[in-house]
Amino acid sequence: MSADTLLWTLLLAAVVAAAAVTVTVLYRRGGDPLPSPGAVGTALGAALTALALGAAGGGTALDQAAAQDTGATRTVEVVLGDMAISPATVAVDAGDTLVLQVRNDDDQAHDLVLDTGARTPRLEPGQSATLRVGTVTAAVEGWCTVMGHGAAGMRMRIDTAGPTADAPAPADAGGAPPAPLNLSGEMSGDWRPRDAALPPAPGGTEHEVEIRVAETEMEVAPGVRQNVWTFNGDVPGPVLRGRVGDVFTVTFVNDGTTGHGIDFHAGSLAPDEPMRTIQPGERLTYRFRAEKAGAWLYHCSTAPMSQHIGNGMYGAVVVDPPGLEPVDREYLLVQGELYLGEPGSAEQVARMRAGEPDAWVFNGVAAGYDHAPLTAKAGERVRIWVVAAGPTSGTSFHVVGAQFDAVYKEGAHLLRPGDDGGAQSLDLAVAQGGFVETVFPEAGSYPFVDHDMRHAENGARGFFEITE
Ligand SMILES: [Cu+2]
Repeated sequence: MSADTLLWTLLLAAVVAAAAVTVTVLYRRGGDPLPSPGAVGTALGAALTALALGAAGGGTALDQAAAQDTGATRTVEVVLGDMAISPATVAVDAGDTLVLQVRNDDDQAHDLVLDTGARTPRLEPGQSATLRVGTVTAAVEGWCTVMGHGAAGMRMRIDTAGPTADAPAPADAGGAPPAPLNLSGEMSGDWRPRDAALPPAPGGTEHEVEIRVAETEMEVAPGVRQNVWTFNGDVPGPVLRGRVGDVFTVTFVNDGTTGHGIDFHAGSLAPDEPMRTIQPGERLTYRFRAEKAGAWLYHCSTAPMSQHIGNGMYGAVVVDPPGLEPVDREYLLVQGELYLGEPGSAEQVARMRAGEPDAWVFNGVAAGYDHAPLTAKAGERVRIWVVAAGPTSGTSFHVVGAQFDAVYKEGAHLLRPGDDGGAQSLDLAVAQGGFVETVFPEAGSYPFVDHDMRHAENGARGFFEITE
């Protein structure tokens, strides 16, 4: 081989390498499964090896590759379920060939993707797949790519240096935490407050409702828009109201992009079928009789529920206690939490697990009723229903300047008008509900808050504007 030929061969190799790198970069920009850097490297290596062989007639690179392969093949069973991948660490000797037998033991779909680019298809409950990892020469990370599952703990590691305690963070991290919210700012011009007025129960004893999952965007704090997961496009979802003995027939449709379910605390039934997770495009019918009065929570039933509730999938069912007296005005406030960032991202999920919301909200918006106060007239009796949706925090609902003369909590009248005592706060743990009543004594602006001041100062607040 002449010096000229060798030069052209090396030049050609450089062009091939540049093309491969370009393809890799474009592929990564697409945002989808990364091709394996190892695979690209191997292909490149093979090309260069072939060129080198052609050029020099030697076998050094091939000999080296052969030396790395121990010739041993290991097969390991891997189970997906309960928001975990078991085992979380698979240890092999460097150079071993690894095959994973992956089985989904859960009641919802999962997959397993490795940072080498190897992946299983999406596995429905009970399905299995064989994942050929190939020859392992360095640590490999794996995770489930279903929305939020990697962040919730579905990750694993293939190690060549023995088992390790901690699997690495998955590759779907959502970046740096967002800046703190400015709650004293203005809501944008096209913002419309959620009407907190609670209409009376409709007539009849049978109620038919359609609830569709909608993944959408809404203004969740002054000037702050956030992707949310909703029932019927709003946070909280639609309010259902009826009387003891009424039957609710809910058609639940998943128009989202990941699995969702629904769980009505207002009904008592075996959860197996009606509360099951359904996939995008599927629907189910959920029928329950409201046997007990109360202010009930409903929420998405799909794991991890912290993510589904924390991203907006909750609402209230009001079942009137028998003999409930009419009042001048009724309002419903569902308290929840706001976690900014991309739903299901590692960064968002980390704050959910730590119980550190960016804000607390009434009816989906932090400090929303600062900008659209609830109204009443002095001397009117006002009933305020409250449900604590969490997923982490309860509430201590208080109206500054007002005293409650009626308190109804978790199905029990704790205080009725005419009793000697009064109440200052309605305390609700996560997933509890009730109502309070007050008569505002005179015109003025009465703030309402969750009296846990961390919550009030970070959004769980609003105003009653009382006129003569
Ligand atoms: Cu959900």
